[in-house]
Amino acid sequence: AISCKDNRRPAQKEEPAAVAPAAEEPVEITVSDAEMKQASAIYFDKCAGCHGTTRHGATGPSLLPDGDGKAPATKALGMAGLKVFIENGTAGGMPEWKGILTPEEIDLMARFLQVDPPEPPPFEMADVKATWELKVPVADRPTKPQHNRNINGYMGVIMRDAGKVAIIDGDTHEQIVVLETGFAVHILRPSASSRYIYSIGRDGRITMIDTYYDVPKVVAEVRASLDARSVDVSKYKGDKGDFYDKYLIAGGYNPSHFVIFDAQTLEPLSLTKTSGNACCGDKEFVKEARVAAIVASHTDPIWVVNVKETGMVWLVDYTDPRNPKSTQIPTERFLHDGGWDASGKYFLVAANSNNKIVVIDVPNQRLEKIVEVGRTPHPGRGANVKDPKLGNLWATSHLGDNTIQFIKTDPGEGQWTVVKKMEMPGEGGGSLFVKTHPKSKHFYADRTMNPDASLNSAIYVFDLETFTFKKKLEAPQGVDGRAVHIEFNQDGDEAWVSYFMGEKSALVVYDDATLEVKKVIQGDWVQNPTGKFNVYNTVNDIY
Ligand code: DHE
Repeated sequence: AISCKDNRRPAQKEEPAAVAPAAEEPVEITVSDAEMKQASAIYFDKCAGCHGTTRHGATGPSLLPDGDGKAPATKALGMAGLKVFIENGTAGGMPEWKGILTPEEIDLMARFLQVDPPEPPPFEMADVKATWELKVPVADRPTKPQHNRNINGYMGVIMRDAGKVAIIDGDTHEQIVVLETGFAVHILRPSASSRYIYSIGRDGRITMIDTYYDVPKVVAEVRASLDARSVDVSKYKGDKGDFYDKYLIAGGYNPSHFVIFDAQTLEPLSLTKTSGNACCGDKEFVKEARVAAIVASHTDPIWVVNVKETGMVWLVDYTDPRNPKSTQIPTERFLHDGGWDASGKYFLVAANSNNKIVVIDVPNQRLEKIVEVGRTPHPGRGANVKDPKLGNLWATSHLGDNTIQFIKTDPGEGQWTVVKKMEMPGEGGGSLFVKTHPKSKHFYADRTMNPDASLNSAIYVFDLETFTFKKKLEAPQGVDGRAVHIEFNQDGDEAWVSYFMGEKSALVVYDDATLEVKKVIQGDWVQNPTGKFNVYNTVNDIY
Protein backbone atom coordinates (compact mmCIF):
# COMPACT_ATOMS: atom_id res chain seq x y z
CA ALA A 1 0.00 0.00 0.00
CA ILE A 2 1.03 3.59 -0.52
CA SER A 3 2.34 5.05 2.66
CA CYS A 4 1.70 8.51 3.95
CA LYS A 5 2.26 10.85 1.05
CA ASP A 6 2.46 13.79 3.34
CA ASN A 7 6.19 14.20 3.02
CA ARG A 8 5.85 17.14 0.77
CA ARG A 9 4.87 19.91 3.16
CA PRO A 10 6.71 21.83 5.82
CA ALA A 11 6.50 20.18 9.19
CA GLN A 12 3.78 21.16 11.60
CA LYS A 13 1.58 22.86 9.06
CA GLU A 14 -1.41 20.55 9.28
CA GLU A 15 -4.76 22.27 9.11
CA PRO A 16 -6.61 20.22 11.70
CA ALA A 17 -9.54 22.21 12.94
CA ALA A 18 -11.18 22.38 9.53
CA VAL A 19 -12.26 18.78 9.70
CA ALA A 20 -11.90 17.73 13.34
CA PRO A 21 -14.92 17.93 15.62
CA ALA A 22 -14.79 19.86 18.89
CA ALA A 23 -12.59 18.33 21.59
CA GLU A 24 -14.37 15.71 23.64
CA GLU A 25 -14.35 14.94 27.35
CA PRO A 26 -11.02 13.26 28.23
CA VAL A 27 -11.33 9.50 28.62
CA GLU A 28 -8.69 7.09 29.82
CA ILE A 29 -6.82 5.63 26.88
CA THR A 30 -5.50 2.09 27.14
CA VAL A 31 -3.31 0.17 24.75
CA SER A 32 -2.33 -3.39 25.72
CA ASP A 33 1.17 -4.75 25.02
CA ALA A 34 -0.11 -6.82 22.13
CA GLU A 35 -1.96 -3.82 20.69
CA MET A 36 1.14 -1.68 21.09
CA LYS A 37 3.06 -4.17 18.97
CA GLN A 38 0.34 -4.23 16.31
CA ALA A 39 -0.04 -0.44 16.25
CA SER A 40 3.74 0.08 16.07
CA ALA A 41 3.89 -2.19 13.03
CA ILE A 42 1.05 -0.31 11.29
CA TYR A 43 2.62 3.01 12.20
CA PHE A 44 6.04 1.94 10.90
CA ASP A 45 4.56 0.72 7.64
CA LYS A 46 2.12 3.51 6.90
CA CYS A 47 2.85 6.63 8.95
CA ALA A 48 6.54 6.83 9.92
CA GLY A 49 7.58 7.90 6.42
CA CYS A 50 6.02 11.33 7.06
CA HIS A 51 5.55 11.69 10.79
CA GLY A 52 8.94 10.25 11.79
CA THR A 53 9.71 6.90 13.36
CA THR A 54 9.55 8.37 16.86
CA ARG A 55 6.40 10.43 16.06
CA HIS A 56 8.34 13.64 16.66
CA GLY A 57 7.36 14.92 13.23
CA ALA A 58 9.38 14.96 10.08
CA THR A 59 7.93 16.37 6.91
CA GLY A 60 4.51 15.76 8.46
CA PRO A 61 3.56 17.13 11.89
CA SER A 62 4.49 15.46 15.16
CA LEU A 63 1.96 13.11 16.75
CA LEU A 64 2.62 13.44 20.48
CA PRO A 65 0.14 13.15 23.35
CA ASP A 66 0.97 16.62 24.69
CA GLY A 67 1.95 18.26 21.40
CA ASP A 68 5.28 19.98 20.83
CA GLY A 69 4.36 23.63 20.74
CA LYS A 70 3.82 23.54 16.97
CA ALA A 71 1.50 20.61 16.23
CA PRO A 72 -1.55 20.06 18.45
CA ALA A 73 -1.59 17.53 21.29
CA THR A 74 -3.10 14.28 20.09
CA LYS A 75 -4.84 13.99 23.48
CA ALA A 76 -6.62 17.26 22.74
CA LEU A 77 -7.84 15.96 19.38
CA GLY A 78 -9.21 12.91 21.18
CA MET A 79 -10.58 9.71 19.67
CA ALA A 80 -13.13 11.41 17.44
CA GLY A 81 -10.74 14.06 16.12
CA LEU A 82 -7.96 11.60 15.37
CA LYS A 83 -10.34 9.19 13.67
CA VAL A 84 -11.52 11.96 11.35
CA PHE A 85 -7.96 12.57 10.26
CA ILE A 86 -7.09 8.92 9.86
CA GLU A 87 -10.27 8.07 7.98
CA ASN A 88 -10.43 11.08 5.68
CA GLY A 89 -6.87 12.35 5.38
CA THR A 90 -6.26 16.07 5.05
CA ALA A 91 -6.36 18.67 2.32
CA GLY A 92 -2.64 19.11 2.92
CA GLY A 93 -1.92 15.69 1.44
CA MET A 94 -2.41 12.98 4.05
CA PRO A 95 -4.16 10.05 2.37
CA GLU A 96 -7.46 8.56 3.56
CA TRP A 97 -6.98 5.32 5.43
CA LYS A 98 -10.65 4.34 5.47
CA GLY A 99 -10.98 1.17 3.43
CA ILE A 100 -7.26 0.44 3.79
CA LEU A 101 -7.22 0.12 7.60
CA THR A 102 -10.17 -1.72 9.23
CA PRO A 103 -12.40 0.21 11.69
CA GLU A 104 -10.72 -1.76 14.51
CA GLU A 105 -7.27 -0.72 13.26
CA ILE A 106 -8.35 2.91 12.99
CA ASP A 107 -9.66 2.77 16.55
CA LEU A 108 -6.37 1.24 17.68
CA MET A 109 -4.29 3.88 15.88
CA ALA A 110 -6.37 6.70 17.41
CA ARG A 111 -5.59 5.26 20.86
CA PHE A 112 -1.92 4.55 20.03
CA LEU A 113 -1.38 8.17 19.00
CA GLN A 114 -2.55 9.40 22.40
CA VAL A 115 -0.02 7.44 24.44
CA ASP A 116 3.72 8.07 24.57
CA PRO A 117 5.55 6.74 21.50
CA PRO A 118 7.64 3.63 22.08
CA GLU A 119 11.39 4.25 21.91
CA PRO A 120 12.89 2.47 18.90
CA PRO A 121 15.67 0.13 19.93
CA PRO A 122 19.22 1.37 19.30
CA PHE A 123 20.86 0.17 16.10
CA GLU A 124 24.57 0.91 16.16
CA MET A 125 27.58 -0.48 14.28
CA ALA A 126 27.66 -3.64 16.41
CA ASP A 127 24.01 -4.29 15.52
CA VAL A 128 24.71 -3.73 11.82
CA LYS A 129 27.64 -6.16 12.01
CA ALA A 130 25.53 -8.77 13.82
CA THR A 131 23.11 -8.87 10.86
CA TRP A 132 25.79 -9.43 8.21
CA GLU A 133 25.44 -12.73 6.41
CA LEU A 134 27.85 -13.66 3.64
CA LYS A 135 25.96 -16.51 2.00
CA VAL A 136 28.44 -17.17 -0.81
CA PRO A 137 32.05 -15.98 -0.45
CA VAL A 138 33.49 -14.22 -3.49
CA ALA A 139 35.84 -17.13 -4.27
CA ASP A 140 32.88 -19.53 -4.52
CA ARG A 141 30.91 -17.43 -7.00
CA PRO A 142 31.01 -17.97 -10.78
CA THR A 143 33.83 -16.16 -12.56
CA LYS A 144 31.70 -15.53 -15.66
CA PRO A 145 27.99 -15.63 -16.47
CA GLN A 146 26.53 -19.16 -16.48
CA HIS A 147 24.07 -18.17 -19.20
CA ASN A 148 23.82 -16.32 -22.50
CA ARG A 149 21.21 -13.80 -21.47
CA ASN A 150 21.89 -10.07 -21.63
CA ILE A 151 22.37 -8.92 -18.02
CA ASN A 152 22.27 -5.26 -19.05
CA GLY A 153 18.76 -5.86 -20.32
CA TYR A 154 17.53 -7.34 -17.02
CA MET A 155 14.67 -5.52 -15.36
CA GLY A 156 14.63 -5.79 -11.56
CA VAL A 157 11.05 -5.31 -10.36
CA ILE A 158 9.98 -4.67 -6.79
CA MET A 159 6.95 -6.59 -5.49
CA ARG A 160 6.56 -4.22 -2.62
CA ASP A 161 3.99 -5.85 -0.38
CA ALA A 162 5.36 -9.33 -0.94
CA GLY A 163 8.89 -8.31 0.13
CA LYS A 164 10.23 -9.78 -3.11
CA VAL A 165 12.19 -8.76 -6.17
CA ALA A 166 11.58 -10.30 -9.58
CA ILE A 167 14.27 -10.39 -12.23
CA ILE A 168 12.81 -10.27 -15.73
CA ASP A 169 14.72 -10.78 -18.96
CA GLY A 170 14.13 -7.43 -20.63
CA ASP A 171 14.75 -8.86 -24.11
CA THR A 172 12.24 -11.74 -23.89
CA HIS A 173 9.95 -10.46 -21.09
CA GLU A 174 10.36 -13.81 -19.30
CA GLN A 175 10.48 -13.94 -15.53
CA ILE A 176 13.79 -15.52 -14.54
CA VAL A 177 13.39 -15.61 -10.77
CA VAL A 178 11.50 -14.09 -7.84
CA LEU A 179 13.66 -13.67 -4.72
CA GLU A 180 12.81 -13.00 -1.07
CA THR A 181 14.29 -9.67 0.01
CA GLY A 182 13.74 -7.09 2.73
CA PHE A 183 10.30 -5.95 3.86
CA ALA A 184 8.67 -3.47 1.44
CA VAL A 185 11.70 -3.04 -0.79
CA HIS A 186 11.99 0.57 -1.86
CA ILE A 187 14.63 0.82 -4.57
CA LEU A 188 17.17 -1.29 -6.46
CA ARG A 189 20.60 -0.20 -7.64
CA PRO A 190 22.91 -2.43 -9.72
CA SER A 191 26.66 -2.58 -9.21
CA ALA A 192 28.73 -0.39 -11.55
CA SER A 193 29.81 -3.51 -13.46
CA SER A 194 26.10 -4.53 -13.83
CA ARG A 195 26.77 -7.91 -12.22
CA TYR A 196 25.03 -7.47 -8.87
CA ILE A 197 21.66 -5.98 -8.00
CA TYR A 198 21.27 -4.54 -4.51
CA SER A 199 17.85 -3.99 -2.97
CA ILE A 200 17.03 -1.98 0.12
CA GLY A 201 13.92 -2.73 2.17
CA ARG A 202 12.04 -0.32 4.36
CA ASP A 203 13.41 -2.46 7.21
CA GLY A 204 16.93 -1.46 6.13
CA ARG A 205 17.80 -4.92 4.81
CA ILE A 206 20.18 -4.92 1.85
CA THR A 207 19.99 -7.98 -0.37
CA MET A 208 22.80 -8.60 -2.86
CA ILE A 209 21.75 -10.57 -5.95
CA ASP A 210 24.35 -12.14 -8.26
CA THR A 211 23.15 -12.22 -11.89
CA TYR A 212 26.05 -14.38 -13.10
CA TYR A 213 24.17 -17.46 -11.88
CA ASP A 214 21.85 -19.05 -14.39
CA VAL A 215 19.14 -18.36 -11.83
CA PRO A 216 20.17 -15.16 -10.03
CA LYS A 217 20.88 -15.82 -6.38
CA VAL A 218 21.23 -13.91 -3.11
CA VAL A 219 24.92 -14.00 -2.13
CA ALA A 220 24.96 -11.65 0.88
CA GLU A 221 22.66 -9.74 3.19
CA VAL A 222 22.99 -7.14 5.90
CA ARG A 223 20.77 -4.65 7.70
CA ALA A 224 21.86 -1.01 7.56
CA SER A 225 19.23 0.61 9.76
CA LEU A 226 15.77 -0.04 11.18
CA ASP A 227 14.06 2.08 8.55
CA ALA A 228 15.73 2.97 5.23
CA ARG A 229 15.13 3.99 1.63
CA SER A 230 18.39 4.40 -0.29
CA VAL A 231 21.43 2.46 -1.45
CA ASP A 232 24.16 2.94 -4.09
CA VAL A 233 27.59 1.68 -5.10
CA SER A 234 30.91 3.41 -5.76
CA LYS A 235 31.19 4.14 -9.48
CA TYR A 236 34.42 6.10 -9.72
CA LYS A 237 37.10 4.66 -12.00
CA GLY A 238 39.83 7.24 -12.43
CA ASP A 239 43.21 8.60 -11.53
CA LYS A 240 42.40 9.07 -7.84
CA GLY A 241 42.46 5.28 -7.40
CA ASP A 242 40.19 2.53 -8.58
CA PHE A 243 37.08 2.47 -6.45
CA TYR A 244 34.78 1.05 -9.11
CA ASP A 245 32.33 -1.31 -7.38
CA LYS A 246 34.44 -1.45 -4.24
CA TYR A 247 32.03 0.07 -1.74
CA LEU A 248 28.34 0.37 -1.09
CA ILE A 249 26.46 2.97 0.92
CA ALA A 250 23.01 2.76 2.50
CA GLY A 251 21.14 5.59 4.18
CA GLY A 252 18.92 5.23 7.25
CA TYR A 253 15.72 7.05 8.13
CA ASN A 254 15.89 5.66 11.67
CA PRO A 255 18.42 5.65 13.13
CA SER A 256 19.51 8.51 10.94
CA HIS A 257 22.90 7.52 9.64
CA PHE A 258 24.68 6.10 6.62
CA VAL A 259 26.69 2.92 6.58
CA ILE A 260 29.50 2.05 4.16
CA PHE A 261 30.01 -1.60 3.22
CA ASP A 262 32.39 -3.67 1.15
CA ALA A 263 30.38 -3.93 -2.07
CA GLN A 264 31.55 -7.48 -2.83
CA THR A 265 30.66 -9.00 0.53
CA LEU A 266 28.48 -6.43 2.35
CA GLU A 267 30.88 -6.41 5.29
CA PRO A 268 30.08 -3.21 7.25
CA LEU A 269 33.04 -0.79 7.31
CA SER A 270 31.81 2.40 8.99
CA LEU A 271 28.73 4.18 10.27
CA THR A 272 28.25 7.96 10.28
CA LYS A 273 25.38 9.72 12.05
CA THR A 274 23.58 12.46 10.17
CA SER A 275 21.87 14.23 13.10
CA GLY A 276 22.87 17.88 13.23
CA ASN A 277 21.77 21.44 12.86
CA ALA A 278 19.37 22.33 10.10
CA CYS A 279 20.66 24.51 7.32
CA CYS A 280 18.15 27.30 7.45
CA GLY A 281 16.15 29.55 9.75
CA ASP A 282 16.90 29.00 13.43
CA LYS A 283 19.30 26.15 12.60
CA GLU A 284 17.48 23.91 15.06
CA PHE A 285 19.16 20.64 16.07
CA VAL A 286 17.54 17.68 14.32
CA LYS A 287 18.01 14.22 15.80
CA GLU A 288 15.92 12.37 13.21
CA ALA A 289 17.85 13.73 10.22
CA ARG A 290 16.84 11.09 7.70
CA VAL A 291 18.91 10.09 4.72
CA ALA A 292 16.83 10.48 1.55
CA ALA A 293 18.26 10.03 -1.97
CA ILE A 294 21.84 8.87 -2.47
CA VAL A 295 23.63 8.92 -5.83
CA ALA A 296 27.13 7.99 -6.91
CA SER A 297 29.26 10.37 -8.95
CA HIS A 298 30.95 8.96 -12.07
CA THR A 299 33.58 11.73 -12.10
CA ASP A 300 34.74 11.73 -8.47
CA PRO A 301 35.04 9.20 -5.64
CA ILE A 302 31.96 10.73 -4.04
CA TRP A 303 28.44 9.86 -3.02
CA VAL A 304 25.87 12.63 -2.82
CA VAL A 305 23.89 12.00 0.38
CA ASN A 306 20.79 14.13 0.88
CA VAL A 307 19.78 14.64 4.49
CA LYS A 308 16.12 15.45 4.53
CA GLU A 309 15.30 17.40 7.68
CA THR A 310 18.56 19.34 7.99
CA GLY A 311 18.65 20.31 4.32
CA MET A 312 22.35 19.43 4.24
CA VAL A 313 23.77 17.74 1.16
CA TRP A 314 26.74 15.64 2.26
CA LEU A 315 29.38 14.89 -0.35
CA VAL A 316 30.90 11.75 1.08
CA ASP A 317 34.42 10.93 -0.09
CA TYR A 318 34.82 7.16 0.02
CA THR A 319 38.55 6.92 -0.65
CA ASP A 320 39.02 5.98 3.03
CA PRO A 321 35.73 4.17 3.67
CA ARG A 322 36.45 3.43 7.33
CA ASN A 323 36.97 7.15 7.99
CA PRO A 324 34.96 8.87 5.30
CA LYS A 325 35.41 12.61 4.98
CA SER A 326 32.37 14.67 4.10
CA THR A 327 31.71 18.15 2.84
CA GLN A 328 28.35 19.38 4.04
CA ILE A 329 26.53 21.90 1.86
CA PRO A 330 23.64 23.83 3.41
CA THR A 331 20.78 24.04 0.90
CA GLU A 332 17.02 23.87 1.67
CA ARG A 333 15.18 21.71 4.18
CA PHE A 334 13.19 18.58 3.30
CA LEU A 335 15.35 17.17 0.57
CA HIS A 336 13.82 14.07 -0.93
CA ASP A 337 14.56 12.64 -4.39
CA GLY A 338 16.56 13.69 -7.41
CA GLY A 339 18.87 12.79 -10.27
CA TRP A 340 21.75 13.89 -12.49
CA ASP A 341 21.60 16.37 -15.33
CA ALA A 342 22.74 15.19 -18.77
CA SER A 343 26.38 16.24 -18.18
CA GLY A 344 26.63 14.16 -14.99
CA LYS A 345 28.15 17.15 -13.23
CA TYR A 346 25.09 18.55 -11.49
CA PHE A 347 22.79 16.74 -9.11
CA LEU A 348 19.25 18.15 -8.89
CA VAL A 349 17.23 17.31 -5.78
CA ALA A 350 13.74 18.32 -4.69
CA ALA A 351 13.30 20.27 -1.48
CA ASN A 352 9.73 19.20 -1.88
CA SER A 353 7.94 21.05 0.92
CA ASN A 354 9.56 24.29 -0.20
CA ASN A 355 8.64 23.93 -3.89
CA LYS A 356 12.28 24.10 -4.91
CA ILE A 357 14.91 22.16 -6.77
CA VAL A 358 18.41 22.39 -5.33
CA VAL A 359 21.29 22.11 -7.79
CA ILE A 360 24.64 20.83 -6.55
CA ASP A 361 27.83 21.21 -8.58
CA VAL A 362 29.40 17.93 -7.53
CA PRO A 363 32.96 18.21 -8.97
CA ASN A 364 33.33 21.70 -7.45
CA GLN A 365 31.57 20.67 -4.26
CA ARG A 366 29.27 23.64 -4.01
CA LEU A 367 25.67 24.77 -4.18
CA GLU A 368 25.07 25.93 -7.74
CA LYS A 369 21.51 27.23 -7.57
CA ILE A 370 18.10 26.89 -5.98
CA VAL A 371 15.30 26.91 -8.53
CA GLU A 372 11.67 27.74 -7.71
CA VAL A 373 9.31 25.20 -9.36
CA GLY A 374 5.66 24.14 -8.87
CA ARG A 375 3.94 22.83 -5.77
CA THR A 376 5.74 19.89 -4.12
CA PRO A 377 8.05 18.68 -6.84
CA HIS A 378 8.61 14.91 -6.89
CA PRO A 379 11.02 14.07 -9.73
CA GLY A 380 12.07 10.54 -8.81
CA ARG A 381 15.40 10.83 -10.61
CA GLY A 382 13.87 13.33 -13.04
CA ALA A 383 14.16 13.12 -16.82
CA ASN A 384 16.72 14.63 -19.21
CA VAL A 385 15.51 16.05 -22.50
CA LYS A 386 17.45 17.71 -25.31
CA ASP A 387 15.63 20.61 -26.91
CA PRO A 388 17.01 21.67 -30.32
CA LYS A 389 16.94 25.36 -29.37
CA LEU A 390 17.40 25.42 -25.60
CA GLY A 391 19.80 22.52 -25.19
CA ASN A 392 19.69 20.14 -22.25
CA LEU A 393 16.75 20.36 -19.87
CA TRP A 394 15.95 18.36 -16.72
CA ALA A 395 12.33 17.84 -15.74
CA THR A 396 10.24 17.26 -12.65
CA SER A 397 6.55 16.67 -12.15
CA HIS A 398 4.67 17.65 -8.99
CA LEU A 399 2.51 16.18 -6.29
CA GLY A 400 0.76 19.47 -5.67
CA ASP A 401 -0.09 20.60 -9.21
CA ASN A 402 -0.51 19.14 -12.68
CA THR A 403 2.55 20.77 -14.26
CA ILE A 404 5.76 19.29 -15.55
CA GLN A 405 8.53 21.85 -15.47
CA PHE A 406 11.80 21.86 -17.39
CA ILE A 407 14.92 23.50 -16.00
CA LYS A 408 17.68 24.48 -18.42
CA THR A 409 20.91 22.81 -17.35
CA ASP A 410 23.25 23.91 -20.16
CA PRO A 411 25.35 27.04 -19.58
CA GLY A 412 24.18 30.29 -21.11
CA GLU A 413 21.07 32.42 -20.95
CA GLY A 414 18.28 30.88 -18.91
CA GLN A 415 20.49 28.30 -17.18
CA TRP A 416 18.86 27.14 -13.91
CA THR A 417 15.50 28.64 -14.74
CA VAL A 418 12.26 26.96 -15.73
CA VAL A 419 12.20 27.37 -19.51
CA LYS A 420 9.25 25.14 -20.41
CA LYS A 421 6.08 23.84 -18.77
CA MET A 422 3.57 21.20 -19.78
CA GLU A 423 0.23 20.46 -18.13
CA MET A 424 -1.38 17.11 -17.51
CA PRO A 425 -5.08 17.14 -18.39
CA GLY A 426 -7.55 16.94 -15.49
CA GLU A 427 -7.55 18.40 -12.02
CA GLY A 428 -4.68 18.19 -9.60
CA GLY A 429 -1.23 16.67 -9.41
CA GLY A 430 -0.29 13.49 -7.62
CA SER A 431 2.59 12.66 -9.94
CA LEU A 432 5.45 10.66 -8.45
CA PHE A 433 7.66 9.82 -11.39
CA VAL A 434 8.62 11.00 -14.89
CA LYS A 435 10.77 9.29 -17.49
CA THR A 436 12.13 9.49 -21.01
CA HIS A 437 15.07 7.99 -22.92
CA PRO A 438 17.59 9.59 -25.29
CA LYS A 439 16.13 7.54 -28.18
CA SER A 440 12.53 8.40 -27.38
CA LYS A 441 10.44 11.31 -28.62
CA HIS A 442 8.06 10.81 -25.74
CA PHE A 443 7.92 11.95 -22.15
CA TYR A 444 5.97 9.89 -19.59
CA ALA A 445 4.48 10.87 -16.24
CA ASP A 446 2.41 8.94 -13.71
CA ARG A 447 -0.17 10.43 -11.33
CA THR A 448 -0.25 7.77 -8.66
CA MET A 449 -1.26 9.95 -5.73
CA ASN A 450 -4.13 11.77 -7.41
CA PRO A 451 -7.32 10.83 -5.50
CA ASP A 452 -9.34 10.48 -8.73
CA ALA A 453 -9.17 6.84 -9.89
CA SER A 454 -9.70 7.80 -13.52
CA LEU A 455 -6.52 9.89 -13.31
CA ASN A 456 -4.33 7.77 -11.03
CA SER A 457 -4.81 4.62 -13.12
CA ALA A 458 -3.29 6.19 -16.23
CA ILE A 459 0.08 7.30 -17.62
CA TYR A 460 0.35 10.61 -19.45
CA VAL A 461 2.51 10.84 -22.56
CA PHE A 462 3.79 14.07 -24.09
CA ASP A 463 5.36 14.77 -27.47
CA LEU A 464 8.88 16.10 -27.01
CA GLU A 465 8.96 17.84 -30.39
CA THR A 466 6.06 20.11 -29.51
CA PHE A 467 6.08 19.76 -25.70
CA THR A 468 2.36 19.05 -25.82
CA PHE A 469 0.17 16.35 -24.32
CA LYS A 470 -0.24 13.41 -26.69
CA LYS A 471 -1.96 10.40 -25.10
CA LYS A 472 -3.43 9.06 -21.89
CA LEU A 473 -2.46 5.42 -21.51
CA GLU A 474 -5.36 3.74 -19.71
CA ALA A 475 -4.96 0.43 -17.85
CA PRO A 476 -5.47 -2.34 -20.41
CA GLN A 477 -8.30 -4.89 -20.07
CA GLY A 478 -7.76 -7.24 -17.12
CA VAL A 479 -5.52 -4.78 -15.27
CA ASP A 480 -6.49 -2.36 -12.52
CA GLY A 481 -5.07 -0.28 -9.68
CA ARG A 482 -2.84 2.74 -9.73
CA ALA A 483 -0.21 3.22 -12.39
CA VAL A 484 3.20 3.92 -10.89
CA HIS A 485 6.79 4.41 -12.06
CA ILE A 486 7.94 4.23 -15.67
CA GLU A 487 11.19 2.60 -16.78
CA PHE A 488 12.62 2.13 -20.26
CA ASN A 489 14.22 -1.07 -21.48
CA GLN A 490 17.89 -0.99 -22.46
CA ASP A 491 17.16 -0.32 -26.14
CA GLY A 492 14.93 2.63 -25.29
CA ASP A 493 11.99 1.37 -27.34
CA GLU A 494 9.72 0.11 -24.54
CA ALA A 495 8.27 1.90 -21.54
CA TRP A 496 7.35 -0.38 -18.61
CA VAL A 497 4.67 0.65 -16.11
CA SER A 498 3.55 -0.99 -12.83
CA TYR A 499 -0.08 -1.30 -11.78
CA PHE A 500 -0.47 -1.82 -8.04
CA MET A 501 -3.01 -1.37 -5.24
CA GLY A 502 -5.79 -2.99 -7.30
CA GLU A 503 -7.23 -6.47 -7.67
CA LYS A 504 -5.32 -7.21 -10.85
CA SER A 505 -1.69 -6.13 -10.52
CA ALA A 506 0.45 -6.13 -13.64
CA LEU A 507 3.50 -4.88 -15.43
CA VAL A 508 2.52 -3.35 -18.71
CA VAL A 509 5.04 -2.94 -21.50
CA TYR A 510 4.20 -0.14 -23.97
CA ASP A 511 5.74 0.15 -27.41
CA ASP A 512 7.32 3.60 -27.31
CA ALA A 513 6.88 4.18 -31.05
CA THR A 514 3.15 3.37 -31.25
CA LEU A 515 2.18 3.90 -27.60
CA GLU A 516 0.24 0.61 -27.85
CA VAL A 517 0.41 -2.19 -25.28
CA LYS A 518 3.09 -4.67 -26.31
CA LYS A 519 2.82 -7.06 -23.40
CA VAL A 520 0.91 -7.46 -20.13
CA ILE A 521 2.94 -9.38 -17.56
CA GLN A 522 0.74 -10.97 -14.90
CA GLY A 523 0.77 -14.07 -12.74
CA ASP A 524 0.63 -15.11 -9.09
CA TRP A 525 4.13 -13.72 -8.65
CA VAL A 526 3.17 -10.21 -9.85
CA GLN A 527 1.96 -8.76 -6.56
CA ASN A 528 1.70 -4.99 -6.23
CA PRO A 529 4.75 -4.15 -8.34
CA THR A 530 6.25 -0.69 -7.77
CA GLY A 531 9.76 0.39 -8.89
CA LYS A 532 11.46 -1.19 -11.90
CA PHE A 533 15.09 -0.76 -12.76
CA ASN A 534 16.70 -1.71 -16.04
CA VAL A 535 20.29 -2.62 -15.21
CA TYR A 536 21.95 -0.65 -18.02
CA ASN A 537 19.88 2.52 -17.65
CA THR A 538 20.25 2.56 -13.88
CA VAL A 539 24.02 2.01 -13.87
CA ASN A 540 24.51 4.69 -16.49
CA ASP A 541 21.95 7.15 -15.09
CA ILE A 542 19.87 7.19 -18.26
CA TYR A 543 16.56 8.86 -17.53
FE1 DHE B 1 9.69 6.35 -2.34
C1 DHE B 1 12.50 6.68 -4.33
C2 DHE B 1 11.31 7.89 0.19
C3 DHE B 1 6.72 6.56 -0.68
C4 DHE B 1 8.30 4.18 -4.56
N1 DHE B 1 11.54 7.15 -2.12
C5 DHE B 1 12.55 7.21 -3.07
C6 DHE B 1 13.67 7.92 -2.52
C7 DHE B 1 13.34 8.24 -1.23
C8 DHE B 1 12.01 7.76 -0.99
C9 DHE B 1 14.20 8.97 -0.23
C10 DHE B 1 14.98 8.21 -3.25
C11 DHE B 1 15.93 7.06 -3.12
C12 DHE B 1 17.23 7.27 -3.89
O1 DHE B 1 17.19 7.68 -5.06
O2 DHE B 1 18.30 7.03 -3.31
N2 DHE B 1 9.09 7.12 -0.56
C13 DHE B 1 9.93 7.70 0.33
C14 DHE B 1 9.18 8.11 1.50
O3 DHE B 1 9.66 8.59 2.56
C15 DHE B 1 7.74 7.96 1.20
C16 DHE B 1 7.11 9.29 0.90
C17 DHE B 1 6.91 7.37 2.34
C18 DHE B 1 7.42 6.07 2.90
O4 DHE B 1 7.02 5.76 4.02
O5 DHE B 1 8.16 5.35 2.26
C19 DHE B 1 7.82 7.12 -0.09
N3 DHE B 1 7.82 5.51 -2.58
C20 DHE B 1 6.76 5.74 -1.80
C21 DHE B 1 5.59 5.00 -2.24
O6 DHE B 1 4.44 5.01 -1.71
C22 DHE B 1 6.00 4.23 -3.44
C23 DHE B 1 5.18 4.66 -4.66
C24 DHE B 1 5.83 2.73 -3.23
C25 DHE B 1 6.60 2.22 -2.02
O7 DHE B 1 7.66 1.68 -2.21
O8 DHE B 1 6.12 2.43 -0.90
C26 DHE B 1 7.47 4.65 -3.57
N4 DHE B 1 10.29 5.58 -4.13
C27 DHE B 1 9.58 4.67 -4.86
C28 DHE B 1 10.35 4.31 -6.04
C29 DHE B 1 11.55 5.04 -5.99
C30 DHE B 1 11.49 5.82 -4.77
C31 DHE B 1 9.89 3.34 -7.12
C32 DHE B 1 12.71 5.01 -6.98
C33 DHE B 1 12.46 5.92 -8.13
C34 DHE B 1 13.58 5.92 -9.14
O9 DHE B 1 13.29 5.83 -10.33
O10 DHE B 1 14.76 6.01 -8.74
